[in-house]
Amino acid sequence: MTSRVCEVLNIKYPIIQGGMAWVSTAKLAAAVSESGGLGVIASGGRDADWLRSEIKKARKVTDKPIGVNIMLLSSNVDDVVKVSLEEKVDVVIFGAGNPAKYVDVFKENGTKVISVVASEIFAKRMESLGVDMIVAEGTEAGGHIGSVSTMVLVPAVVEAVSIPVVAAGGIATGKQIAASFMLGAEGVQIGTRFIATEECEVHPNYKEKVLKASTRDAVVTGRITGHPVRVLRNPLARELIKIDERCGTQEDIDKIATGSLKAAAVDGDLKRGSFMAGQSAAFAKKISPVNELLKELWCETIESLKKFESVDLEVER
Ligand code: TUI
Repeated sequence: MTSRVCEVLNIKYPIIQGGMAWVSTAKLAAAVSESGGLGVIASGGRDADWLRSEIKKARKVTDKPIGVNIMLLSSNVDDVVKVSLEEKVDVVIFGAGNPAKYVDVFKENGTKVISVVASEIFAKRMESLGVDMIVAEGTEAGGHIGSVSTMVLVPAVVEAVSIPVVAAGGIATGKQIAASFMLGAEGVQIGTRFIATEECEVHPNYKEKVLKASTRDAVVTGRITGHPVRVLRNPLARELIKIDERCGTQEDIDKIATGSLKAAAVDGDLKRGSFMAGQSAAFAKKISPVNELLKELWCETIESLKKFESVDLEVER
């Protein structure tokens, strides 16, 4: 089975590994690319030198395409853009904002440009800027999120644009990948499930929390800021929810949340860490090697799609 996503990105499986700040390093990204998906290094929260060295690291492990996720809320976006251009990464994926001023320079550089959207209106704007594809990310996702569910957002975006659409948010199994195709997506972006892999370099406590999570454990915090963030329940999440409930301030949030993503990913700080994850954490049941995970996901996708071959699909007229 081929899709425009595989053709445009030059990959085997139409599966993009989500760029997760402090989680998606060269080791994870290179393993995903080497195994046939698109591996993505996340630049969020990192400086330009770190990014350059991670891109070089990934290039040593694999000659397959590598992507960089550029978080547009970051203060050092221009530096991250510069490094991504100089290192000629194959793909850039923009999230959390409008990448308008960067699209042309990457296209001229021969880099494929993907924009993450949380609405069909924004998707149309991105298409008119000339991006190569859209990631439609539903509210089930981890980290910074929009408000529309994947089930509704994906078909709305598919209807709105003619470039390929990649479904994201809450996806961690082959059945869900198959369902995404039914909604008109031509690929998927999976983040959280890749935390529970051998190649993911986060603290073991982070992986453990993902493995233990059930569907209601990935809760939304920071609603008052206008930039809500989905994280796994812990003492920090409870404090943040209380701030939302009493309509506190950004300052209240900053006091307890600054540096909390690093605290989770690097130190495994169970109390003060921000363990960003999507609702799909509930489907991560074991730590897998990346190549086995991708094979399993794709086998389950094909099995799910094949089920329909045995159904009598004639419509009575
Ligand atoms: O970017 C993400 N997810 C993230 S970024 C991140 S790092 C972070 N650290 C601390 C606090 C907050 C974030 C963790 N997770 N996903 C991509 C995404 N983009 N989701 C939603 C959007 C989005 C939303 C609105 C994209 C564009 C947009 O509209 C922009 C506009 O101008 O209307």
